Amino acid sequence: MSAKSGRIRESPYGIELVEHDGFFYTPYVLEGMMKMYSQFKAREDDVFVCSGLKTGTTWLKSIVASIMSQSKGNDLRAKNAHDLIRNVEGIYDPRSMGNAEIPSPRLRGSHLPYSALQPQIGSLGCRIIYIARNPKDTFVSHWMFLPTLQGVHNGETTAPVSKEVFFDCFCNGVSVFGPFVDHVLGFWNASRNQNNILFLTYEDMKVDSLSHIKKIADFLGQSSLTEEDIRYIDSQCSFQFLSTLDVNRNGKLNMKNTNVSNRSFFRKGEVGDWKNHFTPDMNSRMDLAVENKFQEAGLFLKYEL
Ligand code: PAP
Repeated sequence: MSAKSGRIRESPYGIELVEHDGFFYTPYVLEGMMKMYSQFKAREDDVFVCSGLKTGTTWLKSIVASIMSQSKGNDLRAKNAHDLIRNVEGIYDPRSMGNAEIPSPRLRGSHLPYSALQPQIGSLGCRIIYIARNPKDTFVSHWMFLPTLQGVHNGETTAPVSKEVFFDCFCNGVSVFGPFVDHVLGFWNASRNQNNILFLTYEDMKVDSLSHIKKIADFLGQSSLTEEDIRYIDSQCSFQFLSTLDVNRNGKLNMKNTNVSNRSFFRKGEVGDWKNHFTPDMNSRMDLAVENKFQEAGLFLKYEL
C-alpha cells in the first residue's frame, strides 16, 4: 500500500471502505489490487474489459467473449460472463491473477479506475474497452444489487442502509471503486488521446447494439466477422437471451469468497428506470453532483431513449 492509502470511511455498504490514491475500495478488493501489482504481468496483447459497478459489465464481457470465441455462444450457456472474463484485481477470485498458462490474447475484466490500472499496463498499450452508464440508472442498479451482496467479499457482510444514505454517499463520491465521476472521467479523458481505449456507453449500445458489436470486433482485430455473425452475437448477448439461460437463472459465480447468484446480474436491463425511483430532489442533486461534471468534460450521456 502506498503512503497515499489507508483513510477509512464509513460507507453505505455497512462495511468500511479504504481510500487509496483518491478512490474507495473494500479491504478485500484493495488486497486483491495489491496482489495484482506484485503478481500480474501484463502482456501487450492483453485486452481489458473495464467498467465501474453496474454499468453494463456483464453485457460487454458477454459480447467480447463471444467475439473472441469460436464457440457460437456455447461458452455463455456454460458460464456467467464474470466467470468467462475474470477481473484482474481478483475481486472475484485471487486465482485470476498470474495465469501465465492462458494463451494470448488474454481477456481480462477490471473495475479499477484508470489511474490504478495504468501502472499495470505501463507503456504496453494494451487494448481497453470501457463501458459507462448514466449515473441515475447506475445508482438504481447498484442500490437494487446491494441486498445480494450478503456475505460476499471475504465474509464482510453488508448491512441494510436507507436509499437516502446510499444516495448521499454516491453523490459525495463514496462508493466501491468511486468516486463514480472520477472513474468515468479517468477513462473518458484518456480515451480522447489514446487509440488503445474504446469508450462506450450503455445507452448508445442500447440504441444500436449491432453497430457497437461491429465497432468492438474491429477494435479487437476481428473485422472478418460477417453481418450474420454480428446478428448472432447480438441475440446471444441480449438481456432477454442471457437472463433466461439456466446458468444465469440458477448458477452462482464460480469464484472464491463470493456468494452472489448469477441471476443478480440481470434485473431490468433498461435505460430510464431511474424515473421510477428518483424524486425531483434526487434528480437535481444528481445533476449537480455528477451530470454537470460530465458535461464540463464534454461527455454527454443519455437518460432516456
Ligand atoms: P457488475 O458491475 O456487478 O458487473 P453490471 O453487469 O455492470 O454489474 O450491471 C448490471 C446491469 O446491467 C443491470 O442493470 P439494471 O439493474 O438496471 O437492470 C443488468 O440488468 C444489466 N444487464 C445485464 N446483462 C445485460 C444485457 N445483456 N443487456 C443489457 N443490460 C444488461
